[in-house]
Amino acid sequence: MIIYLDGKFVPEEEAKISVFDHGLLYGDGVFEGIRAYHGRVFRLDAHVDRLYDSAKMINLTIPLTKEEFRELIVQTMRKNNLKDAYIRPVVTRGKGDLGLDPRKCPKPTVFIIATSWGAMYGDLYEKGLKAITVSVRRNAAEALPPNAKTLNYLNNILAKIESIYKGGDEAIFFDTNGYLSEGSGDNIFIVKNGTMITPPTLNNLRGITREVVLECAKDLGIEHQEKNLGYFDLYTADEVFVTGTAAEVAPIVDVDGRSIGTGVPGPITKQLMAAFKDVTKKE
Ligand code: PXG
Repeated sequence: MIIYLDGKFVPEEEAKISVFDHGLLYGDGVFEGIRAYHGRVFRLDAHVDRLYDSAKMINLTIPLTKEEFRELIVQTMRKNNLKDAYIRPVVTRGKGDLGLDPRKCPKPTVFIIATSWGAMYGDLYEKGLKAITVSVRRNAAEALPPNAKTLNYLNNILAKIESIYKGGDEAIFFDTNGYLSEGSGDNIFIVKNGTMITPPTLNNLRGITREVVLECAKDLGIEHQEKNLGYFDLYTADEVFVTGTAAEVAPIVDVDGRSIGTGVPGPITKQLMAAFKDVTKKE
């Protein structure tokens, strides 16, 4: 595997960063998760834009233009001869000292990993996932905005640990106000009486797959809304699904032991799974 690291393409064994890197010491950095389908990087502009917005949020200047960054991502794909892949660009504050002060980190660390990748949930796309609503709350927008995709993913990992411990395939977050937020690594949608509803993005990541699904719903003439949702809405939904670069569109058929709808992936979910797949083929 060939990795891009700070201006060079190197074999994985040589792709090493300092133990003084603040990305490692403090989770001080940003990242993206991108897919490529059929030899084309999916929604590259949107991912690079979000990477730069996340960096802006933490006052980190990426030492490359967006155009250069996009080109490096494509080159990393080429160096590894990849057609269907998962790509992970990471920018950290860089090497500093043991203090927090980012002024001690003169040069950000930039690396890009690209690796082959298939379906994340295997046969669960047919059967549907079991989800657990977790007791840990999504980071408050006024503490660490969930809109920024930072290396500080412990909030998400705590949710994942809780859902694994409780026997779920995915964790569902609520925020500190009791509003539905998102999954540990995906956005959430419900369907009720034919209308698809997803929470507004103050308390979750502005998912690129979420955006694609909203476009698909529009094209298919599926009624859709963005509004705050609570536990009741989730448990009594006709359909629930999550969306993400890794998860794609994945049906949820059980939440905390409540069977969703008829307990199998619903018709609107299936329609959107197919529509999403189509978009990844065409773009
Ligand atoms: N919410 C969160 C918290 C995420 O991390 C999404 C939503 C979906 O966004 P996109 O733009 O991908 O549609 C993500 C996606 C994983 C994993 O292993 C997922 C993500 C990052 C790292 C790992 O599931 N991000």
